[in-house]
Amino acid sequence: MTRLRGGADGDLPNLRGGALPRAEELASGAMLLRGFAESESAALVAAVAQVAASAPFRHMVTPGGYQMSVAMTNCGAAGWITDRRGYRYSAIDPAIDRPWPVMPPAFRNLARRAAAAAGFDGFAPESCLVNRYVAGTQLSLHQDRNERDYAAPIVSVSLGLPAVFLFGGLKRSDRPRRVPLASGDIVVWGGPARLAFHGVAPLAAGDHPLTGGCRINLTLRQAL
Ligand SMILES: [Mn+2]
Repeated sequence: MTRLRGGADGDLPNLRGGALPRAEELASGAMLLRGFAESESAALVAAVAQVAASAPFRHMVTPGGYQMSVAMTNCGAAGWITDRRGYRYSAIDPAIDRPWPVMPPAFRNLARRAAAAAGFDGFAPESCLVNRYVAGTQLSLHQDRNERDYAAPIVSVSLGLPAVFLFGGLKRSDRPRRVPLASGDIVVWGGPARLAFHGVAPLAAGDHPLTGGCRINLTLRQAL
C-alpha cells in the first residue's frame, strides 16, 4: 500500500472498511487515488451545474460522423471539441459562439493536489472537459493526444454512479485492465503512461445521491 496524503481534509479514514488501498498504481505513471475527491464531491457537482447552465451538455459528432453517447461540456480557457472537421481544443463553445465558462478554482486546485499525490508536481490545467454518462453510455478505447505536449499528466475525477474504467497499454491491442471507479475516485496518468489507451465500459443503471441516474467525469488537462 502506498502512503498517500489525503484530500482537502488530510488523512481521511478509509470509509470502505480498509479493504482497498487508498492509492494504487495501475501502471508505471498511472495512479488510482481512491476517495481523493470524496469530501468535496458535492461542491464539485454543484459547480458542474453552474458550468452547464452557461455551456449546456451536448452530444458532439466524431470526424467519422458518429454522435457520441457521452454528453459533454467544458470549462476553462480551452475546451475539447469534436465535429466533422476533427478533434481539437477551442477557446469558443461552438454551440453558443462564446468562450467556455471560467474553470472553477476548486477544479484546478483539486487537480493540482491529485497530480502532486501521483508524483506530478506543478500541474496547472487550463482545460476541463466534463463528461456525463447515463445507463448504457460508454467511451471506447482511445488515447488523449490533442494536447500540445505530453509532459503534463491527465487528471480524471469520478462523481456519482460507479463505472468500470478500461485502462490499457500503449498499443490499442493491449488488453485493458478493468478498474472499478466510485464517486470521489481520481485517476492520474502521465509520464510513461501518458499515451495509454483508455475508455469506459457501458454504465450500469443506478441511482446515486449526488447525481441521480448519471455519472459525471471531470478530465483536467494542460492542453495549450
Ligand atoms: Mn480520454
